Amino acid sequence: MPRLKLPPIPPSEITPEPRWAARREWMLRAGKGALALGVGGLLAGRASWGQAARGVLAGAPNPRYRLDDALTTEEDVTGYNNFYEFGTGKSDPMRYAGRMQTRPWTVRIEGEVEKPVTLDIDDLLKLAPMEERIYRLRCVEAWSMVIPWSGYPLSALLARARPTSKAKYVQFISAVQPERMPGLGARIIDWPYREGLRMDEALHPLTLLVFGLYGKILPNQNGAPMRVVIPWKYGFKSGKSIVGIRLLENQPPTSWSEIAPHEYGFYANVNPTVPHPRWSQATERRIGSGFFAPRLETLMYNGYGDQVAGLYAGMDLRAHY
Ligand SMILES: Nc1nc2c(c(=O)[nH]1)N[C@H]1C(S)=C(S)[C@@H](COP(=O)(O)O)O[C@H]1N2
Ligand SMILES: [Mo]
Repeated sequence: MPRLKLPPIPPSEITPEPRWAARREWMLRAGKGALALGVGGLLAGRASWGQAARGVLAGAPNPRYRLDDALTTEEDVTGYNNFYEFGTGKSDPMRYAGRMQTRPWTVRIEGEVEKPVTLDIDDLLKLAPMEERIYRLRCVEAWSMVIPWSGYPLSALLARARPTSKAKYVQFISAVQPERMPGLGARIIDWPYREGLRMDEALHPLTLLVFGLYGKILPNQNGAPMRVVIPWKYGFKSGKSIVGIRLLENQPPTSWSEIAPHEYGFYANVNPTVPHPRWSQATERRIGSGFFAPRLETLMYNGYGDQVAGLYAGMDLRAHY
């Protein structure tokens, strides 16, 4: 199951020693994870919790993005995933994503930009200062996690590509590696997995381009080597393993709204008052909280309303689900 293959990562991006203070704080917040502090620490650089060892990814904890919620354990964050390219089961990504080739890796930025560019992952890692942010991730399936991500705002990358005045939307294209992704055969999705945002959403400071989690480089099952995370939207908006970013004048098609347009809209803002046609979105199960733990009330915009509600002023959120 674990593939003990460290992606080649430039020495400049690897901190030789984990930042113990920051890690310790996470572990303490993680509740039961705190018990693993000693073991996890001693085993740093080797496989722990049944996961492949991963290089440390430097990033300064951003005090603006902290939560009182306990962190979801690293084991759950990397072992319970949706990544349909590897299958529809929650443990399929952990089992099979190790096959994905994440180096060399380039990301093409094109469309309504002054100068289309292809950037190498090693350059993308250095494009802006790496931050650590703790975000809630709320899946449309009504479960959630609390994850310490490493990345920087997507706006830093978009600025680099100099969008034209016609750029009103951003589309994200995920990787397709036919020999390495056993889920592609299922054809549930018209591959590649595609997602999108309105330009103001893409430029919002909360929208993060992510390269790591728990202070280490992203595991493949979480979208290595680069993904987006949009914390006020259902998890499916946060495309993994991105190879292309297109700036567009018109709203792009997106994978889930193509499959079931009445169930999954383009906006997909977390909204406890608008149920999915087949289930309520009012509450959620926090992964790892235990079988008898009460469900949590889902927060409007996943708790980020103060920061993002203005983006949707005057919009009918029932029509634009
Ligand atoms: N390429 C791709 N990206 C994807 C998905 C996918 O199947 N393929 N699943 C989405 C869904 S439904 C969720 S909830 C999140 C899960 O992210 P995580 O596994 O890192 O928690 O990834 C999203 N990004
Ligand atoms: Mo999801």
